[in-house]
This record gives sequence, C-alpha cells and structure tokens, in this order.
Amino acid sequence: MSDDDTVPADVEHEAEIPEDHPRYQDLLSRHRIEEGIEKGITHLQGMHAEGRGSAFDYLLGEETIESADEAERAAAAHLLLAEKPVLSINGNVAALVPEKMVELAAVVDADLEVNLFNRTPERMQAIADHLRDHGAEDVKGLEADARIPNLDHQRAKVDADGIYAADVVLVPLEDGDRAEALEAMGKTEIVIDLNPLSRSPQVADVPIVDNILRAVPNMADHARDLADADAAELRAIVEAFDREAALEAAEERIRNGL
Ligand code: PTJ
Repeated sequence: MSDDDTVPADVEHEAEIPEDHPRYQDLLSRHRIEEGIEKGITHLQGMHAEGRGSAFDYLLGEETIESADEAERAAAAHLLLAEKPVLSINGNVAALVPEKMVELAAVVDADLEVNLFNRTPERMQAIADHLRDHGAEDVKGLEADARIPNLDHQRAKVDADGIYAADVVLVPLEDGDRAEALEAMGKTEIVIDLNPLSRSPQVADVPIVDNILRAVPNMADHARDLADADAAELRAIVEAFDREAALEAAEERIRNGL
C-alpha cells in the first residue's frame, strides 16, 4: 500500500477505503455501521454488536469455513422449499448488506420485514426507505398487527401477513430469544451470527457462523445454483445438514484455529 493509498482520517465514502488494506472488511463494516447511525438506521448499540462480531470473525480467519458454506447451501434449499419465506432486517443488517438482502429476497422469492429491538417509528420508516432505495418493492414490518407469543419486548411486533405467517424466517445478527419463540410457533429459523455460542444460533435449525457480508451473497449464489433442483433434491440437502456438527466445527475453529 503506498502513502497515497492509506485510509483517510475521516472516511466520507467507503470507496476511500483501499480494497487491498489487510483489514478491509472490518474497516468497511465499521464505516457502514457509523454511516447507518448517522442516517438514523442503526442504533448506537449496533456498534457493540459490530465489535462483538468482528472479534469472532478475526478468530475464524475472516473466511467462510466449510461448515458455514454447507449451512448457507442448506439455508438456500430451505428458502427455496418454503411456501412463505421472510428475511428479517434490523439496523445492523440494513446498514451492512441492504442491496444483498434485496437480491437474496428476489432470488428465493421471500418478503423483507423490518424487526427491531430498539423499535421507534422513525427508525422503522428510515430502514424501510433505505431498503426501497436499494431496490426493495414491498417492505413489511410497519403494520405490526400481530405478536410473536411469549416474547416480552419490541421484537414481538410483526406483520400478520409477514413473519407471523412465515414458514421459514432468516434471523440475522441478534443474540436473543426471538429464534426460540419462532421455533415454538413451528417455524424453521435460519440464523446468521459470528458467535456460535450466542442464543439464536444455538436454537436455529440452520446456524450460519459467518460474516453477513460473506454469508448473504453466498446464500444467493447457492440459491441460483439450485434454481432448477426439484423438491426431492432440495429436501435431501436440508436433511443432510447437521446443525450440531456445524456449531461444533465453528467453535473448534474459533477456540483452536482448526
Ligand atoms: O437494530 P436493532 O434495534 O434491532 O438492534 C440490533 C442490535 C444488533 C443492536 C441488537 O440485535 C443487538 O444488540 O445485537 P447483539 O445482542 O449484540 O447480537 C448481535 C450478534 O450478531 C452478536 O452475536 C455478534 O457476534 C453478531 N454479529 C455482529 N456483526 C456481525 C455478526 N454476525 C455476522 N456478521 C456480522 N457482520
């Protein structure tokens, strides 16, 4: 990296971050989260979430490990088999991968629904607008005319024709109790979280221990690859996936670098 090619003290646009910087992905994520906060999309607590994720990604080697790739393929198969798949969006997801979430939703024919822990009408609207700016047509979550039973916080608020009615839900970047509550409703949950020990991947049908920056485009690639697969082939991929083995492989990599 030459002197002219260093990271500016104040990055105004992400294009100013040199792609060959050894910490490129991390600098890009931090920039997107900061920008998300400035735009009223991301909650300040999103910075803590980002820091937690970044530490685990470091230990994973900042790459999609084989078990995560298998999980991403199984997730794609689940989404393609689903009758009503919904991708849940919080403030960090909206800041980090808005375009990629819209793209994945199009590839698997899923709905996008905003669902926040720190829910305010202003943030709900800002995120819905942000997703529309990145190509989304319909964004759910603002109606909030249904509740996830036995969940005592704002994430319980969902749309009756969205997450409430979904059979498969993608739940990214939340260490919480919603995945468990969704499971109790009989839904299949796919979770993306860099910490295999956080609550959501621990209960997910498909825990994806990978950075969302890598996971979502890879899921879309798998879904495109499987577009012509019949239901039997998709079911075989789903059944061959071993959630316990995926969690163990990720923890092993993080603890022992293996
Ligand atoms: O937008 P809101 O109001 O719904 O709030 C969202 C946050 C993210 C602030 C809220 O859900 C939260 O506090 O999250 P936690 O409890 O910090 O959990 C976030 C999880 O996501 C942690 O287990 C992190 O390891 C993980 N994580 C963070 N960044 C990434 C990630 N996993 C994958 N890719 C990332 N880039």
